[in-house]
Amino acid sequence: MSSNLVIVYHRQPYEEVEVDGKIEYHENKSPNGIVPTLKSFFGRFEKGAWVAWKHAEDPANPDFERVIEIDDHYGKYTVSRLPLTPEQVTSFYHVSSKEAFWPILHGFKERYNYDPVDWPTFREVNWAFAEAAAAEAAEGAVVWVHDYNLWLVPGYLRTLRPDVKISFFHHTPFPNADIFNVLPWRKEILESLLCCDVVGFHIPRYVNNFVSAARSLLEVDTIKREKVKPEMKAETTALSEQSVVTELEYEGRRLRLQASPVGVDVEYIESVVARPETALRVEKIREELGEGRLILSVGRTDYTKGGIEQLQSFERLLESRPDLRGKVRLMHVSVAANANMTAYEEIQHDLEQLAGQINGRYGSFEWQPVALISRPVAFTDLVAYYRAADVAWITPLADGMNLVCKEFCAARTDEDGVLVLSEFAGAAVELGAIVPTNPFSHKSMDSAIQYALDMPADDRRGRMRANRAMVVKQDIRFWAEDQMQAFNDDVLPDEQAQDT
Ligand code: GDG
Repeated sequence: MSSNLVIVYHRQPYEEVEVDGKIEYHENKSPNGIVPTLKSFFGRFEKGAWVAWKHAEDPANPDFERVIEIDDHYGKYTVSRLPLTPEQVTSFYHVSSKEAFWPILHGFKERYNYDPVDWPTFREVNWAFAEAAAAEAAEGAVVWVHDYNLWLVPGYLRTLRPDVKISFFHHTPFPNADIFNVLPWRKEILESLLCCDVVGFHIPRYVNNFVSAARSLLEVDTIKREKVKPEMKAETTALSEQSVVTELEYEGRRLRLQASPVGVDVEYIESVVARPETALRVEKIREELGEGRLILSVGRTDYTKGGIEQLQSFERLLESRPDLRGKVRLMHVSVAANANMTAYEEIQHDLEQLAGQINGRYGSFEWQPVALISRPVAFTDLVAYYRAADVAWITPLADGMNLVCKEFCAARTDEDGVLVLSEFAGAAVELGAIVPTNPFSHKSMDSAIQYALDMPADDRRGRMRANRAMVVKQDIRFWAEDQMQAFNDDVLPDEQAQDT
């Protein structure tokens, strides 16, 4: 009970590597993504702890210690590892989180699979996370819980430790009541979230959706509503809101709601761009392309990312614009994060089938229109592709934020390159100079990519300058400051502060 900041996140904050028969804890290979960002918060608190899960039956490390001390360049912190059995992992992670919650959060009611969910196991695993966090937290500590697979942790933790400040951040979208209420456990989930001091989302739309779901089932009062900041109000996009609820009251407790878009590490990305080896790599990519142009698409293999719809649009482009045949390539990086899950295997299969069909129909010995990359690419290479691309084509059907589009803008210190972005990515409310597209419409998808490819240089540069300015301003440090402010702001009314 001695940590001032406890981060509760399902993944461990390092990679376990076996060296001479012993397990070592190495920095994550990829410097991007959310884990390094979260670890950087440890430097802002006296003592930090992390709670994650680990396979109980780990052949490489059968007698692992539950709580270990890590000392890396983020400082010293404790990691509590909760041993989950294979049955618990399948039930908690693959079934409840990925087959039931994930489709609902992204608005895919038809993909929702309710029957196999084992709710007692979900509760049991969330309880274990809450207990481990309670054991680590010092008096009055901040406990920062991440994402929907830990939805019940705040409620349990409030019972175990009424003194701590609980903040919860959602990395996904949050749907409105019509969709959220498909979940039979809706009331229990909302009651748990309402035990927080702060609930954070990327954008105002998700905050307001959360409020609509809470108000549909519980007697929740809106205490404060504010106008949306201009930085989060790109004109006429599908996810825009004019005002946002910032404070709620439920059963005598107040909680703050926060719309705080996660940014990217612009400084790091720019440093990769500035390396001579990156410049060489970019030159080589451009050389291989010759006069041709490169469209880049990057995302996990997931139905929410809209990969199939994008390849179909690319096929229609080659069909309708014979002038582009032999002159444009689509590099589609789609890496599976969740192996062995039927829904993802199907997408992978469909992507391969479609890419093969396009290459077969339009390709030649010299020119292959689609390069489908299913293996992870090193981040430094990804930055080189961001830099070499003419167009980044990012078209998720639903996406909490989407960091790829921000990484692309961060890499374009040359102020060139066009960003075609789905209106259904959270980032679209921040980036006002994108070429917006609606991935549910063939017409919109097809015209946006053509518009991007045909865009004159002046327009390209003007748009990139504007998008980059926003990405640079609202970078990862900006998000960190926003989070810190939310941890520090005292939103509790006097009586509540005295009760706790
Ligand atoms: C969730 C929400 C929200 C991708 N391929 C490779 C690779 N990546 C990296 C990208 C980027 C990250 O993965 C993907 O970030 P996204 O934001 O696009 O998507 P999710 O993984 O779905 O993340 C999302 C995010 O949480 C943060 O809150 O934005 O909406 O769904 O950083 O660069 N990295 C490397 N090789 C690859 O092949 N090294």
